[in-house]
Amino acid sequence: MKPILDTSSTHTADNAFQLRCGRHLLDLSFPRVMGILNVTPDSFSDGGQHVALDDALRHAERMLAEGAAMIDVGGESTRPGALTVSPQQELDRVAPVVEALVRELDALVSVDTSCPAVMREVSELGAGMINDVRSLEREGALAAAVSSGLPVCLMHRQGEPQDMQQAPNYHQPVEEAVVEYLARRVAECEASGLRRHRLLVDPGFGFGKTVEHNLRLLKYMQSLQSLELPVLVGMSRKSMIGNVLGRPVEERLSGGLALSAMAVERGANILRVHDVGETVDAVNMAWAVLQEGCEPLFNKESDA
Ligand code: 8Y4
Repeated sequence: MKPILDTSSTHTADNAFQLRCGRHLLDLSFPRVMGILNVTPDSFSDGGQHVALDDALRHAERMLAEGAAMIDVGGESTRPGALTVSPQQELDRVAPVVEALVRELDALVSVDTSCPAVMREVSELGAGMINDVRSLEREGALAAAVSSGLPVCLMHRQGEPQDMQQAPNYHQPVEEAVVEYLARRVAECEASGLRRHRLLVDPGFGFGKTVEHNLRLLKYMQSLQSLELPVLVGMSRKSMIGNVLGRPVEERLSGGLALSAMAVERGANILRVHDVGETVDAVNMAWAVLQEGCEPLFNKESDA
């Protein structure tokens, strides 16, 4: 009988892989968790600017204590139908948070942005990674990313956040479209001077995809291993869970943990999630099975 998954090659080749993220070195020899920190105004109930900053800091501190390797800060809501914000608005939201996370917590900060001005500014403030759901396709973004010196996560997406969920359609198996797009984008980035060792790839769950597309994409996620780059995935609380289980957004944790374990088995290196502590346990458990042991994870210190 054919094995369901052939894990023999994928989980041994890139052991001891390290990613330079500004002053941090991120150890990707085992699966890592990225904690989501939203700084869009709707994420905090009320109060002035410094109250929101304090809340953000405490939330980040908790995620780091729960085992997050990094914090993803986003000032532009990329949810379907969200309003667009100006670069200045985005900078005003994100910059104070990045600055505080770096200064107060010495955190490895990833910034979820498509905006060249934001990329330039946050790299000066000590951010360690750029997470662009538009894969540096905005005018000037590729050049800004190159000069930042930071690693960049390139993500597959069909359409723009405003209309991407209207009638997602693919002319080939979705995982083939995703790998094809990412391979092309990696080549374009390399041609513009963004070196390969600074790139990560992400299949972009929920970005211009039906539930069936998302489920198939996870099932065949090992096809992304052909790109030979670290893989980041974001499925936390997304509608692929809501649609399958019939759960509202606040009841999607168990579904998300199941997906995280499956993603680890299929080679995911970084999991972008809201529920850090629970996900760290789930992925460490999945990883122990793949490794047939737990030595490297027990007492694992966070990165210097
Ligand atoms: C509930 C909560 C329902 C959040 C939906 C959502 C990804 C990402 C987003 C991803 C990478 C989101 C910024 C969408 N998703 N970045 N960002 N990969 N790299 N929706 O999958 O979380 S925002």
